Amino acid sequence: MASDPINKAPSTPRILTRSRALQQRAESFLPGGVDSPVRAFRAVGGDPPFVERADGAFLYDVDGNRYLDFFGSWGPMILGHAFPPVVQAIQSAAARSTSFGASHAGEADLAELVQRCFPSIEKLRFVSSGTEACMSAIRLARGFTNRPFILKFEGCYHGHADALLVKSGSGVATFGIPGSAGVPNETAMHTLALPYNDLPAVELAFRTHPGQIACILVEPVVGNAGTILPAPGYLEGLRSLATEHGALLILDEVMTGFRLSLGGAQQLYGVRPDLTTLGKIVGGGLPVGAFGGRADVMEHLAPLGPVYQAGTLSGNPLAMAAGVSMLTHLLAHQDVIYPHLEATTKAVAEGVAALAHTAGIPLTTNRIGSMFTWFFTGHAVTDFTEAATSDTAAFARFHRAMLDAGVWLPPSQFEAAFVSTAHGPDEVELTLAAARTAFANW
Ligand code: KE4
Repeated sequence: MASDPINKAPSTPRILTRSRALQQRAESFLPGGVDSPVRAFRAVGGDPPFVERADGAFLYDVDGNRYLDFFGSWGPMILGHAFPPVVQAIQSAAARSTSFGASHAGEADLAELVQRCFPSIEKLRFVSSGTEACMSAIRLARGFTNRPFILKFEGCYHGHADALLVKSGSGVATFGIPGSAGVPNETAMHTLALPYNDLPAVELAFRTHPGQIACILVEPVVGNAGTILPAPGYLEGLRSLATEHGALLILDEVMTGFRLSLGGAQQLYGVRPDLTTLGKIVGGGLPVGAFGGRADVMEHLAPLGPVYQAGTLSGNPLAMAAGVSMLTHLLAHQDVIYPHLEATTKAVAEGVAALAHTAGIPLTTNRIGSMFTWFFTGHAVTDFTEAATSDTAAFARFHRAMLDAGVWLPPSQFEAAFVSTAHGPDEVELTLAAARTAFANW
């Protein structure tokens, strides 16, 4: 791998002729040429390569360029791309039809595996995205508690449901204000967006809205502001405040689930939520989300209870088969997988940080397990305000230099990078070589 000329060459702009043509074609059909905004590279500039295929730790674009993948489809590809057992599971499921719209054994097969990983999930329901999981979980929390307000945190992202596209109002514990066009004030006002890692702000919110807050929804480890870790005692504090005030604690483990450990952040930090949302890895790369937790809460869902929730492709047989294959492998090989992810990610994250330090470039590295972020700032990053001190132009320059050297980082300073089991010593060396060149030309 290291002898591969493509990786020896100094960082020079890659040929993106076909990608550029495909981008123009895509823009004639899709706003920005994309089906999800971050893929348009607006935060880092330049043309996004169009991927033709991916295998293991690498992406291959339509112009024949190869890239070491550090976003892994935004999390699902923890076993690397085109992992054979997952591919075979999907292929054999597809031969039995791609969708039934009726119950099949695969749903309980995957549910059973999820429950083995997440003991707090006594009952769950599958949906088709993390957005659907979080949207459904907050509706359930409001229906179960009969309370209107929800608490979320700045820098945390829980998908694009209206009530969750909210930014903090003027005062910390006042009403939320829309974080996107198209979200009415009436929808946003019952969502309070508070600073992350700030327990007094949560206490104030409960004092300001006594008996009115249905749930606390939080990324237990933030990935959507870049990677930000909970301060010691923070998650435990949220747990006790939720219990004290009769609100539900919902851990959004769409990103951290099966990533940080088989049981996600709640296993690592020993905090038991009332509900958990899942996505990404649980579907092995196919569209799956899930929400689940306390049986007494989940049984408020239709058809048993008054909270409505539904989905044409929920529990899709191909997606269930992919998830079963993914989780079966993770469970069987967890003793090797998670130490490998830890060691490889540590080598990459700390290796590049050391090179930046030698080059005199301010860089703060936040990492836990196989998710990490290099923030181009000299500050510690413990909340979104501090993350926002990052030099996003410097990040964009680094992103472009690494892409030209065949290393594809997530195209935003405010995203987490991911490592897969397909990343090993050669991939670490490739990354360090690319960073060495990037910083030499800084
Ligand atoms: P989806 O609807 O995109 O499947 O999941 C929404 C979601 C919910 N909760 C967390 C913690 C998440 O990270 C996400 C989605 N993550 C982003 C990446 N930061 C998806 C990438 C994109 O929007 O294209």
